[in-house]
Amino acid sequence: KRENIRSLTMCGHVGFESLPDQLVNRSIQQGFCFNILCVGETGIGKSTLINTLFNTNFEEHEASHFCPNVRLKAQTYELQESNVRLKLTIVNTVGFGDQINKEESYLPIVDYINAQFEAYLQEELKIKRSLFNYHDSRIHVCLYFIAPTGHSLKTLDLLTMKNLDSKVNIIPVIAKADTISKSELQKFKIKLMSELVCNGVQIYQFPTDDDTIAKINAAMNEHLPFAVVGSMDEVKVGNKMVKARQYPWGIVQVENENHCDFVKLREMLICTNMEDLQEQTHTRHYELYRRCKLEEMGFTDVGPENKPVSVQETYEAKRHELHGERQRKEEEMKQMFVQRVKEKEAILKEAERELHAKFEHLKRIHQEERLKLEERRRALEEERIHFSKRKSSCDIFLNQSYMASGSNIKKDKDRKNSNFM
Ligand SMILES: Nc1nc2c(ncn2[C@@H]2O[C@H](COP(=O)(O)OP(=O)(O)O)[C@@H](O)[C@H]2O)c(=O)[nH]1
Ligand SMILES: [Mg+2]
Repeated sequence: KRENIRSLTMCGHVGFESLPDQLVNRSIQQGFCFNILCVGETGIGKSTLINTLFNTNFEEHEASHFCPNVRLKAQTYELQESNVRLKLTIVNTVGFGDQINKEESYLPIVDYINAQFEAYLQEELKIKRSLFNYHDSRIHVCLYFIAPTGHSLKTLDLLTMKNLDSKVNIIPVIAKADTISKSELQKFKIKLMSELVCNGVQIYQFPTDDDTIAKINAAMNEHLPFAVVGSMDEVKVGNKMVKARQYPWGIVQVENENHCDFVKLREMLICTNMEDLQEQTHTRHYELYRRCKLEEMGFTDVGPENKPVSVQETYEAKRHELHGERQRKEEEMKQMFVQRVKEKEAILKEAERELHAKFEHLKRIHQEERLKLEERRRALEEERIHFSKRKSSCDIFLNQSYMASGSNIKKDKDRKNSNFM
């Protein structure tokens, strides 16, 4: 399968050229793979922040507020800094927060993350696996964009983060932090952190076990959630062009640490902890997915009485179980078939009986009709005979009377003739 990867050039320094320091074990030639998921409402500043982070225009169309549901859109880019190549995948939530009912908005995100784990697991389970040049699409970090309301987290934020925290490293950020005052921002950060703790949402903590970065990471953990500002506009400040947002009352400089935490985020995400994010993804989140998935499939490390179970044994047991189940199903099917045949037979018999009864009925009617006709025929015949008899006696009578009247006429004629002579 050919991948759709766009090569882009960055406009300035980003910091991933330090990656070989972080990822000493991997080949530089191979390039590094990093996958970021941006979760946040439409228009909260996701695309702008990603563009600013990587100093690139990832040419993206502005999303509308009228999507019927949440959809995830992924695009992979190839970036290069010095001689280090980075295969970067940006996954964006399209339509997040735009529906009236947001109860299930987190589901497509969970599904997407799981699908990437599943793809990796399938590769891992292949006989001829090639994890070395496999394009790992597992999400290494989720930037969760919180609206700069100064109030609290929304139900949607809590619900989503709660459902994602065992699957992905979440770094919450306060978006458009230039729209909240300095004192309000401090209170807001404290409020957000306490709400996350109260609701048991586990966000990603920069690791403090490696001495070289423990101090900076510990300090950065104190700044969470980072308050960020994004902008690709360049404004002249002093004699330097800097990324900034210009307002009638002043200028917000994206990379000025007095103005926002953008630099902290970029340092932590791209320069200091990219490797840890990848490692946590593999050892914690993927491991959990893999374990649940294999258990679901019936695999187990120990059987009853804590005895170790080999894959072979699990396979045999599963095969046996499936065989039994198949036999049971076959028997069930057979029974059902016999039952159906019986039912059909009964229906056919009933139909035959009805047909027979109908035939008998018709036969009887026909018989009766025939008898009636016979009767009528006989009556007519009698009538005819009677009539014939009467006719012949009538004829005889007529003949006799005709003959009698004939001899009288002759006598009269003879008498008249004798008178003339
Ligand atoms: N005030 C302020 N506006 C921002 C910031 N980042 C982005 N915007 C503006 O917010 C609007 C939406 O930004 P966009 O990045 O497209 O949001 P997306 O829908 O989350 O990707 C645009 O007009 C941006 O210029 C920020 O940090 N502060
Ligand atoms: Mg966008």
